[in-house]
Amino acid sequence: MPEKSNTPNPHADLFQRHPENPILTAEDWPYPAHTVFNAGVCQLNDETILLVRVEDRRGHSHLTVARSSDGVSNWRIDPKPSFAPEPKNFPEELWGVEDPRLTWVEERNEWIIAYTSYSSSGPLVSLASTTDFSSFTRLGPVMPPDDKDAAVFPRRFGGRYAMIHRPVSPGSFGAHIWLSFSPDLTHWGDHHILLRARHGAWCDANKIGLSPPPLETPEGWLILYHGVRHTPGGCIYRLGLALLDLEKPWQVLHRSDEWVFAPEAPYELRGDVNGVVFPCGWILDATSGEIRMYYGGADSCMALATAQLADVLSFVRRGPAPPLRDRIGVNNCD
Ligand code: BMA
Repeated sequence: MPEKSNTPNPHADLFQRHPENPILTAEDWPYPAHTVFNAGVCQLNDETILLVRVEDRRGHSHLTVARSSDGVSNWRIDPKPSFAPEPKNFPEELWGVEDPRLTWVEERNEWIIAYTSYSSSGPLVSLASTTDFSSFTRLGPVMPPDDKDAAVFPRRFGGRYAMIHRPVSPGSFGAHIWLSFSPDLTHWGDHHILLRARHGAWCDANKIGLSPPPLETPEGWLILYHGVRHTPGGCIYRLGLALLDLEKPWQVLHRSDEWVFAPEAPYELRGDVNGVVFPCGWILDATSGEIRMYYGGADSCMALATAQLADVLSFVRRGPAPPLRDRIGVNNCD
């Protein structure tokens, strides 16, 4: 008989759910809303800002700002949509705007928002900017459909901006995480695969996507990504970790083999889409080393989980370094 190990499961308590979860639901909204979820997040002065995806009763989404001084309670929510689709001027937003990821770009002195525009040809990546979350400037669509799960890095590499995103190719080639570069945030190229979806039984087989924007740490860019497991009972969204080289973010230093967070609480297991945890933002408190991860639960509510950066780094460090790949990764399979 194999002996039972007394070693605690190292990822079981990496992220702790907040006892007040869910922290925001449609019932908190100042105007009629069907669901609120998948918010982009940032810390602005003394406030936590959530740019929340709000789905209306047509099934179309817009974004609304919620502010709180403790990041947990007493949210002050804009009385009307803060960033509503504008299909007249931006036809790619015909069926709504979804899943924003926020990046403070110091050299531009503004936040860059990468979001999904739901066009009549499918979802695609659009960018916008803001300094105050009251007014927004659109940079327009930057990737053709189908593409989503995008975030811009906060600084340039070799003079170029970098963006992570997830195009989907037709056929059965899998949906992988890609990295692209731009001189001006508008024109993007030098596309290549950063992280591949695995195959077969893996929890991150076939379809993966970036969750929050990359987080700069002394050891590298911390990546939290979702793996979509297709089962006869529906999809399960679980989260895995990777670490990228600080100066060469196209080099993956480590990737966890096991998920670190998965739907378990009732508000993650039951909702519009059962079995989904979907973070679009996290905040690192540089003093305490605490990460606050904000995530959508079951496409229906907003929830919060926290972790210590040191523990997360020590976990991802245990993951193997993926083999070096050719640029497009066409010949490599896990
Ligand atoms: C993904 C995105 C998310 C959503 C998730 C689960 O494709 O569209 O907005 O939370 O599916 O439904």
